[in-house]
Amino acid sequence: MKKQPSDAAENNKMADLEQDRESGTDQFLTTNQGLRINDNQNSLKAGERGATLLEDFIMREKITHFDHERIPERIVHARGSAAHGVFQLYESMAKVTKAKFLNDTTRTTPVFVRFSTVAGSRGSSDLARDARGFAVKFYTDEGNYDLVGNNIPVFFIQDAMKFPDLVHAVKPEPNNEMPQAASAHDTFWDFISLMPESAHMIMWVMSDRALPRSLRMMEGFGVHTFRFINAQNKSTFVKFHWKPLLGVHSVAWNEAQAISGKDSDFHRRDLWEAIESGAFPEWELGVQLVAEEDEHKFEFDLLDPTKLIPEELVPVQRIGKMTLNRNPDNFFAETEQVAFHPGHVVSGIDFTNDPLLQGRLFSYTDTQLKRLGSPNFHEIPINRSVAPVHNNQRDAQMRQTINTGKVAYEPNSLGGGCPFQAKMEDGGFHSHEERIDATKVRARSKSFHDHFSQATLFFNSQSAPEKDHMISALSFELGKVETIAIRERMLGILSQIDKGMAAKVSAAIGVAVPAKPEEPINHSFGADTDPKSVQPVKAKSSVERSKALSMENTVKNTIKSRKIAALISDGFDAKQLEAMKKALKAEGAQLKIVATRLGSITGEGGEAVVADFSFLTAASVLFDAVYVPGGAKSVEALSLEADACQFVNEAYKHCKAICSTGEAVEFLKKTFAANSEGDKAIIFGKMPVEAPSDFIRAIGEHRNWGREAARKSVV
Ligand code: HDE
Repeated sequence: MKKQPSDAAENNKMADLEQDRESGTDQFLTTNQGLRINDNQNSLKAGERGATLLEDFIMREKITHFDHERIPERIVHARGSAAHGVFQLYESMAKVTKAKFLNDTTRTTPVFVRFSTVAGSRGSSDLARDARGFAVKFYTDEGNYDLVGNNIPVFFIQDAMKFPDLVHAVKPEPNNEMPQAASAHDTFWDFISLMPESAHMIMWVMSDRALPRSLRMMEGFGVHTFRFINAQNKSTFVKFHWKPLLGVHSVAWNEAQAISGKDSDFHRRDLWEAIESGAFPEWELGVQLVAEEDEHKFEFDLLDPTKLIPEELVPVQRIGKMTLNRNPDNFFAETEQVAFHPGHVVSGIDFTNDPLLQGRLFSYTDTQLKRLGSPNFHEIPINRSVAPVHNNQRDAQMRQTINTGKVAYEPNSLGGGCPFQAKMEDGGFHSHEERIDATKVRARSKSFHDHFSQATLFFNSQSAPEKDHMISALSFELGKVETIAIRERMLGILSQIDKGMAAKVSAAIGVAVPAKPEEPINHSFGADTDPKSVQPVKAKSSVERSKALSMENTVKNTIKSRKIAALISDGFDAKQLEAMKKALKAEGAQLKIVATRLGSITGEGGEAVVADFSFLTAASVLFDAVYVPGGAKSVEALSLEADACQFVNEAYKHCKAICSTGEAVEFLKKTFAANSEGDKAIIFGKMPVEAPSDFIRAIGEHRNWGREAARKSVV
């Protein structure tokens, strides 16, 4: 284990999880039965040139194991990256929950977190336009608690019954298996255009939230409303949030597409490298609490997973911090085999009747059985609870535990009654006693029929560049749809969210907004239901704009862990480069050298610097900002290098901070960065005093998105 948390109790817990580790160093090669292998190069043959013998149990064991190396990938969320960490509570939540890890601020709870895209296969690009999974396993002393959320606070559908349809629609089309990890195709938009309940989620996935700059710069959400239960068994509704301390930041769509080509592991690498370098990603856990008696005071239904609670109505209380501080040792054993389940709860946390959540409570065990192949998946090291497990479940494939004795039933007297049921005060889980007096129906509550008001709220809450990005995203996606009737139906949906947005998309895709946009609509009802009775309604949102929904208002005062490219060639000004490197390092950022070739590059005064990348192995889309130091010879060489000019032009296009010092101003003048008037993120600096601080401020802003509107008149 590399970086172990200091707390002693926690070390013990972690040690429990580590018990099956095997390093393979300083050891003899053996078979799986422990027999030392003498020749791992040749199979057993009847003579040097003879046939291979069936007797070769060593080769057969090796090849059989290899043949079975792949397990089915997750049907959704197949592409994932994960890390270990710890959760530390700020203040006791005992008033609302009896969950011990949320009561005791002296405890540190180990966690394992897996981030994922949803639609693509395991080998697909990290930068697909998609929602991201944000699944956290808390190894608490009372059992595992999984908070299996997304980076978007709402979902496409309201009822679990529709999930297979949604996933079939978004996955590559079944006749030709295209496109991979992309929603820009007919079947997805066909389904969406007939499911107006997806309108709110569509606004989120068409926004830049679906293109995170880093997994470390995403929010996380539990999506459903859950319940906290306190020691008096009183229930309080709760929505969970993860707030990244680095802020919420995204890349541009054109940039995402380029990153997919340059480094399809971009997010995975970013997470891995940040943790290896000690820049541990951090999130605060937030909760929105709603008293049981306030359940019906909102204009939306708390059980409807296509709705969020605006932070203006119920503020997010930050109750603790999660820090990811250790990379997995083995991708398969940990990231691939981890099994999350919204039903893995501890006493103090309970479910609501959200019909999407209810379906999930079934699906996750079922999927683990298929994927991991046995009901003993809880015995895989990454899935093991640190709380002791005692029950009468026995046997099944791949059982690890060797249960002793002859008692495997309850009640028993032969085993002294053990293991016995736990009283509530001893942490025994007691389902929330909710009064239900109902008719058994297949139906959607009328309180779920407002599909557009929060979609409008989200759109209205965005800054002008964010709105432009959404319009471009919709124009791209619907532009890829071949069936004109689907494009039209979608314009009908969009016009019910915002007429101006629909008009712009309509102009871009060359299809008119339908005259009766409300028809045909809602397909989320049974065959015997009168369609008129279930048409969408538009509630009046009590909040018109919500600050928390726009990334414009996020954290913008840190450049910690950001990557900046310095473009150089022989003859660069080493003093300027060094000063910039120092200034950026002091802020926690890294300056990487991108040069005309790899190897050692010589400065004006004979100083040697080793290039991290050449223009062949790097691209500006892999960096947050670009710096070009002076040095006449270096600047001249860069000016003649088309790749260097493209590097800066792309950074310009993607609204990044660009800085030159000394003679490098001449180089920048040959690029789009020459259009620097009024652009605070383009810095022609004098070194060493002014340039770094202006540059650092500009990088902290993440992007100067306003440049796009200005650029349209120039480029
Ligand atoms: Fe999932 N989901 N889901 N989901 N989900 C899975 O379980 C499912 C939903 C989410 O990193 C599967 O182990 C149904 C909402 C994450 O391992 C599967 C429904 C949210 C992950 C499954 C939903 C999620 C999954 C596939 C509708 C956000 C990845 C592999 C009723 C709150 C966890 C697996 C990881 C994975 C089913 C809807 C989040 C098939 C039936 C809403 C983050 O069981």
